[in-house]
Amino acid sequence: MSVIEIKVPDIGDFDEVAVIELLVKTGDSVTAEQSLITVESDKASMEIPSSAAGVVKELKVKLGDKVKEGSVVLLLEVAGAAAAPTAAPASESKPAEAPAAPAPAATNVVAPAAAASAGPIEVRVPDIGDFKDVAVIEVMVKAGDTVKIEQSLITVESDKASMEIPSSAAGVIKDLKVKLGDKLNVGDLLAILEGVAPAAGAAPAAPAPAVAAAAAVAPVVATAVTTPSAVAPTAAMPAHDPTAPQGRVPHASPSVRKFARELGVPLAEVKGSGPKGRITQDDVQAFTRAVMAGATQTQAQAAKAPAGGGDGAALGLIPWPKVDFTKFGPIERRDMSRIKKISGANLHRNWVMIPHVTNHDDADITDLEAFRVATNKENEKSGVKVTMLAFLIKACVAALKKFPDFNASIDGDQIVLKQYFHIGFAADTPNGLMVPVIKDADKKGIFQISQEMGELAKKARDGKLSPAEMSGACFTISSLGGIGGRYFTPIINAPEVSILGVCKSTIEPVWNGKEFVPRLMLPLSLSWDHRVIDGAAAARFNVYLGQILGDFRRVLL
Ligand code: CAO
Repeated sequence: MSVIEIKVPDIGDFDEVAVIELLVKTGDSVTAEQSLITVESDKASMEIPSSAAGVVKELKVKLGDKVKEGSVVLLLEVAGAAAAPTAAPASESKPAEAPAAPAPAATNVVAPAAAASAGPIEVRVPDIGDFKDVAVIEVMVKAGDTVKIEQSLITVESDKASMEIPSSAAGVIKDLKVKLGDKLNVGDLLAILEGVAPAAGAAPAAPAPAVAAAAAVAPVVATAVTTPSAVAPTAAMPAHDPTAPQGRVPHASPSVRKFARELGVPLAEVKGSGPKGRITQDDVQAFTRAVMAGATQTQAQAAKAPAGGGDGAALGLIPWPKVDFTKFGPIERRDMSRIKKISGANLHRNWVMIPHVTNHDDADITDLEAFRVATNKENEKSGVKVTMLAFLIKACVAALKKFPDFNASIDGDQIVLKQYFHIGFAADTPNGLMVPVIKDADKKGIFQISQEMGELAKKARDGKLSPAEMSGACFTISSLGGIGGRYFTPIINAPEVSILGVCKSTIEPVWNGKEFVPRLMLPLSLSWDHRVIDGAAAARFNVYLGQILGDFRRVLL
């Protein structure tokens, strides 16, 4: 065993770059080429890989440190002779896929940069290392814009990196030669500028922009890019992904990362609305606005918010009882799962902030259940089992259409009425309660809803639901029908304003005017937000729902 120093390799002309992510910790085993830290300048970010395999003995950098070529990142314990040759030239290793050296200035710009007076200047893609056919994912300027030297014009992205391409000259954009989705290579023409005469006394600009621009992009950015299947934020669900898996590398350009860092925004929790879930500056701003308005909270805030009740001081309540349970018998302590902590804090807020009322009712599903059973028999071979919950989703869509106040959210002094019908359903999982969402349930048939529900419920149980699959719900159904019970009081899933709980259906004697007849009755529990809905509307909603479940043909009326 020997211990070697892993150093920052040649990162081009960057003098000092900030450490923005530590990807390993003491004791971790790393493989050669595994990324250790992420560093970032204002124009590029890159991961610094390990030049050898081994075990991290000591990290020599921390978040926020400034590093440059040769700075020691960590001490690595490597296995005997085998690792030594790889480890030795640590300081010479390059970031993954990095170019061998800073790009020569000459490769950046063909025409002389902003010189004395107007005249067309061609701005081309500088040397971007070994990357070929990188896609344009953001265009930050348009024809007619005045740009400064080094101002970012576009962002390009490969599967491993994203980088901004700056202008090599100051001027007015006469002709923009690229658009979103274009694939670029070194030397490709980006824009034609009309040069702006430099202010009197300014240094001659000719070679300078080329150098500056080349320096800005020379080290190939090697930030891992994930493509989370995020959805565009909606009014009801601000640009926030509170359940974002920790450690997820957010998909954003260096300038957006910097912007987020300045505001203290946890980028991993921001939902990207750009292509492939890319986080834009607008997303970061929307996130900040939502947090400031109290419409959402970060994971750190949620973690601080007591899932188990807190001390109640904020509500002016007496403190939560502190009991030494061991005085009364043996106990075991278990940490709350992350999902439980987050959902607990959300449920607590919803329970405290929303004036809940719950209306109970029963629906006669005798004929519907018979139809469901017969349908499943007929379609035994299809592999899709039609569930009662699928019919409930469809029936609720009909009721939401008839009573739009139930498909609403509160936003300040306004009520947002949604014209789409995304229905969440509570799924019981080993890690806690999850609410996957059936999108556009109004446009889907019972078979498709049943199939999607089965897939989403399985993903929920396996802990594989993506944030997108849990966002955007208008209304939620919580079914305990497969388990038992009669009625309960479900807690509204903010920012929704109502939720339907259903329990186990049972055969009951129902008076038909002449006699008692055995009917299969489904207990319904509808909780609603009294700020938006009143009791009469809730009673009508339940009655209508009962009528549809009693005779599904009514959906067509
Ligand atoms: N009445 C009587 N039986 C019912 C029923 C009802 N309302 N709803 C379902 N069933 C039956 C089903 O027909 C099925 O029977 P068979 O196996 O004989 O066909 C059985 O119960 C099991 O159903 P299921 O629960 O697996 O399926 P589902 O489609 O009803 O529900 C899901 C799927 C994901 C919602 C459910 O598995 C689940 O997780 N429920 C718990 C939700 C929950 O925790 N809510 C509380 C939230 S507040 O903490």
